[in-house]
Amino acid sequence: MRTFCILMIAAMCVAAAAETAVTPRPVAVTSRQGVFQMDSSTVLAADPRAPQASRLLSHQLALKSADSIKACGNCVHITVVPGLAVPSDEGYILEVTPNSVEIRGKGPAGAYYGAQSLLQLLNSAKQVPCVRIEDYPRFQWRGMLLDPARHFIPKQAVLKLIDEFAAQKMNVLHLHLTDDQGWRVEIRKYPRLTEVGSMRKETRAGHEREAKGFDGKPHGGFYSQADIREIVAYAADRFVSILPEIEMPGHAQAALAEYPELGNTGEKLEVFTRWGVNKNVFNVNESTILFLQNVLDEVLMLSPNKFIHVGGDEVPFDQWKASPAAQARMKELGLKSEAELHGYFIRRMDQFLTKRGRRLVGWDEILEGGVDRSATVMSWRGNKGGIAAARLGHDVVMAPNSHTYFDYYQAKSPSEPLAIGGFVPLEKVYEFDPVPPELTAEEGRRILGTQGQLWSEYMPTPERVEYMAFPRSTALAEVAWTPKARADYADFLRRLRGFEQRWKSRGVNFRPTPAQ
Ligand code: TNX
Repeated sequence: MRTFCILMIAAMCVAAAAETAVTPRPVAVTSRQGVFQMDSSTVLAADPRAPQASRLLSHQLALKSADSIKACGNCVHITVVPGLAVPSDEGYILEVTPNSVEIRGKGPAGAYYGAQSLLQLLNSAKQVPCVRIEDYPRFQWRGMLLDPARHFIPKQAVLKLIDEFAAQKMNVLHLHLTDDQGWRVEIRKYPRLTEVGSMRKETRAGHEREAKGFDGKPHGGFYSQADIREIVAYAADRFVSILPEIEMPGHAQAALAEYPELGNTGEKLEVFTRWGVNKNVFNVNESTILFLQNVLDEVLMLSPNKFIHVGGDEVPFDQWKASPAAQARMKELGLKSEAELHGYFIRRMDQFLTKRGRRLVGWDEILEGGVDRSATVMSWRGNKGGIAAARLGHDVVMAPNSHTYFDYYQAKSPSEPLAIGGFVPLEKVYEFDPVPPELTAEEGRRILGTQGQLWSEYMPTPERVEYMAFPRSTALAEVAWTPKARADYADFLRRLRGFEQRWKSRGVNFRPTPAQ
């Protein structure tokens, strides 16, 4: 009787673990009695249409491949079932019985996410609790932004982050490849962009307002085209699309340092060593538009993503106001304000990308000069840009600094490492709803999803990037995946312990979440 009770309790514990183990929290979980015990004779029978799921499991679990792709005893079976009753290709059904594990994805991505969930269910004794999980994402855009422009992030560190974001079922990695402080992608037609533009002589120490001087250390680095292709392929194997961003017409100083003719003053500039909004912006001459389109052409060759980001944010108009060439251009085009000139510039890029079958993405400032509905808007200055854009019929990604800026402090403790400012603690991220209540149901459908930002002015190393990303990106991943009605912060915190184990074993520098 005693043994029976202990067994029952053990089985119940494993069953309870099933409900709590998977993050983001699945749409529906039915726990059952018993466990599947994985052992050295367990085989993997995988549909050739799901190579990514199969690779993930064979790497992580060192399973042997079955002779046949049919389900069998003591087997992990992966199939793609296009008619599966879930609403998206990213959806899956995972069924674990004492005899087998069955992963059915509606598409290859669904099979991959089913495999990720299975890895989370597996305990250290290689047991998986019996369970049926039906799961699919709330949003199609579940993104993170990395900023290798401010502090370069070596390729290996990017690949490690891709593994972590994919484990959270995130599917977009936005790479902010150019800014005032560095140009980080090789462009064959203009090699000086990286020869000169990828290196700054030193970096502002501390915050701008403290005027503490500079660190005196050169900082640089860039991705070759081969590096970008490798990152794109590595990410694609994990169902992560790389969203490349080439900033324009502002945040341009690293390019102006080699090509002053792209600017407004002819002044000889160096790669910027300070932070903040910079008045040195591209001009709107036809030759400059052409130059930047040539840059984009090379980026299109590197990235198959239909979305391409051109920035568009934080463009001070001082230089355009003072420039006879910019004023003449406005007159020639019949434009009444510099904001309209900004709109003209972005529309030219939008038309260029649209012609090539791609879609422009820009920060919410692009709405101010008028832009066609084909442009997708990333709302960063709170929700208002996103609300306006959705009402105008644009697709929208919600990335408000109030909830998704992971460069802001995550705790008020004086022992937190120096950050840019602000305060975005874990719970605030978790409470975020990407669909603002102001929108009608119809307008709300314009919200593609959400994205977390790791602006790296104050993240000098990949370890610091990890510290700022984890666990807040995990909370955002749940916001982006889990139905709103299934959100439960206390339960999320409990499940987070599983991710903390994962991060420990993989050497990820996360911020431990204190017991509540
Ligand atoms: C604003 S967000 C910026 C970035 C900075 C960030 C720092 C956006 C479109 N522009 O250039 O890195 O604030 O929080």
